[in-house]
Amino acid sequence: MEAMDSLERDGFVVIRNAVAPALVSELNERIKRFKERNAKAAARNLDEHGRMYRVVNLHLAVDSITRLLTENAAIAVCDQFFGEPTSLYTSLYYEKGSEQSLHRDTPLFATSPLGRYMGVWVALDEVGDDNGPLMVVRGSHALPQIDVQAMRQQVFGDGPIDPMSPEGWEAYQTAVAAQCTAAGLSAEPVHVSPGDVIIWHPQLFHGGAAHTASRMRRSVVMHVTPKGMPVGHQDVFFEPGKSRASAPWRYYQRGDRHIARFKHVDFGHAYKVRTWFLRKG
Ligand SMILES: O=C(O)CCC(=O)C(=O)O
Repeated sequence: MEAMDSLERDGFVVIRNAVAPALVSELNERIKRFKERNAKAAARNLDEHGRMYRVVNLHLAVDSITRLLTENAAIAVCDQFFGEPTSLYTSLYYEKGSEQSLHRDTPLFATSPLGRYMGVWVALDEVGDDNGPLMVVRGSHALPQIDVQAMRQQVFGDGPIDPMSPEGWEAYQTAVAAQCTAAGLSAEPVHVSPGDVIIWHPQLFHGGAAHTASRMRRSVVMHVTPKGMPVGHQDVFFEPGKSRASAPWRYYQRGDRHIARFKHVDFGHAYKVRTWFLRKG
């Protein structure tokens, strides 16, 4: 399969038109309605152009977003990568570029065993250079392994590991950036059209470019794993023995796919609202 070859060679693959135009339009409409119906809850998350930023697990309130799992030609690539069916762990919804610095996701999505995670990025708008395209470092997934045990000692000593430690995150991403520079690898933007999907390997170094235009950049990133896969953060990344045997959350089903069940939608890591209190989109 050609897509699998690209993924293994480059660390990412773009599947054009993986999601039908009618579904893209429906999602944009339903999310717009969600914002209108939950104006108070969404207000603190909006920028001066009325755009939402980094909404975690919006699919728990706008159920049709889960159709990006059940009606998406790109998911077959994830199924093949995992060798078992793909499930949804969490999602991020953006209406403007994330502008995130280059990073690997693995300290945040530390599966056991490692590497049982993928990023699935779905474009809901045309994305070019001025509205925050995803940046990828081609080939960065295949760089030599970093000695995370030595890094654990340097950053945390023998003390406890904060799962979301800024120091641990920075130390690891700085080490990957240095490896990319030494190997002559650099970041490139990925231009996409509505319905295109970018899948990245768990070890791909990637981020978001600056968003200078006032138009939107609507996108959904799905963080996918096989069903039941435990996902830790830096506590597990730097100390794999700390992993749980299986995922503690439950799943619900859409079509033949499973979706992790959580109780909150998080707005930009600034505040959370229980799904119970949100009017569904
Ligand atoms: O959407 C983007 O601009 C970047 C997303 C990203 O880096 C991530 O979800 O890990």
